[in-house]
Amino acid sequence: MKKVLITGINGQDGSYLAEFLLEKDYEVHGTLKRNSVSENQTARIDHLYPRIKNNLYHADMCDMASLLSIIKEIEPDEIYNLAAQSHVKVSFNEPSYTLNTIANGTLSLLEIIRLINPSIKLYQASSSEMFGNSCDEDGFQRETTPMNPVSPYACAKLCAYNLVKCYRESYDLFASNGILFNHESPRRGTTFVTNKVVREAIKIRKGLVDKIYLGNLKSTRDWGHAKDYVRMMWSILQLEKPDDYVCATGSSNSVLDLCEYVFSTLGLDYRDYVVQDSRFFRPTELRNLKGCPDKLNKAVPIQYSYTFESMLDEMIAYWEERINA
Ligand code: G4F
Repeated sequence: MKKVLITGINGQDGSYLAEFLLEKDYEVHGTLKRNSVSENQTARIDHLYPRIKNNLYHADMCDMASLLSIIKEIEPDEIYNLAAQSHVKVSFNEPSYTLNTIANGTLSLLEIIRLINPSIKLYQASSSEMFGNSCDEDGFQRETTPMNPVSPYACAKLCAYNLVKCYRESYDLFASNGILFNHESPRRGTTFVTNKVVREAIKIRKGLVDKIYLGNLKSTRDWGHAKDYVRMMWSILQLEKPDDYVCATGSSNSVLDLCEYVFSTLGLDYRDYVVQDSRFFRPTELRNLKGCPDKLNKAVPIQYSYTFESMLDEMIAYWEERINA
């Protein structure tokens, strides 16, 4: 039985990855960061509790000792580094913390692997944010597109990405970057735009609120489903050689498209409810993201089980049920 450690197991991606790896008969271990408000901390993994209850650890990516003692105890075959301060706008308010968790945290994992067991495979959750506003002539971002980050979050992710490449080349580690474009689900945090729009639109239809306040409506994103992306993460670590891969759908939609679809599915016209609010703009906006997944698709054919629309339908059904309850 293979053993795996997932940092940030209680996040959207951590919870789907844990489910996926349990189905594959892995022994799944995971780290959580302690929070003084403990309620709902494990909501995304509570259904897995009987199978992982002895394998959950408090750790902080800023605390190398916490990671070291867990990795020494578990002796994992694979580590998926998903823990992060993952909100782009928040990274402008908490830049040092963002840099520490993402860049220093990844460096800690690489050093621990190098020093105690270089055969441990590492998957690093890299981000399409690293591209910033650069893209190829055809409008796509791919592994070879120059990276020009425009937020502290993206700078931190780019640093971690380069550390992974550096340790792979310098110490022959099996360390790979998945460059993930936006991926959503009902488990997405509600401060990210997809789940925010879905939840607020349902509240509007029920008469619980009047308006939804949003930032940049013109930006476009390549939105996929998190369940499809955790399969890609695992596939990347099963390849013969470590490398870096874009994980994307290859098509993009604007925030306006998102609003239009969600509101019209609920029988509403978004123009009656959406208000632009400067609080939700970022100091620098990343305008357009559209990933080219050809490299990964060639290495291991990608299976998508959701479209943009069916993903949003699932999120709408989830929030309708929750808000009704
Ligand atoms: O949902 P978002 O906050 O996601 P963002 O900034 O693209 O970052 C997400 O995807 C990255 C991968 O590309 C990850 F690395 C990162 O960790 C995170 O998961 O915003 C999407 C777009 C942005 O252009 C934002 O400006 O929606 C725009 N937006 C407009 N109004 C808003 C809002 N975003 C948020 N969160 N809230 C708004 O009210």
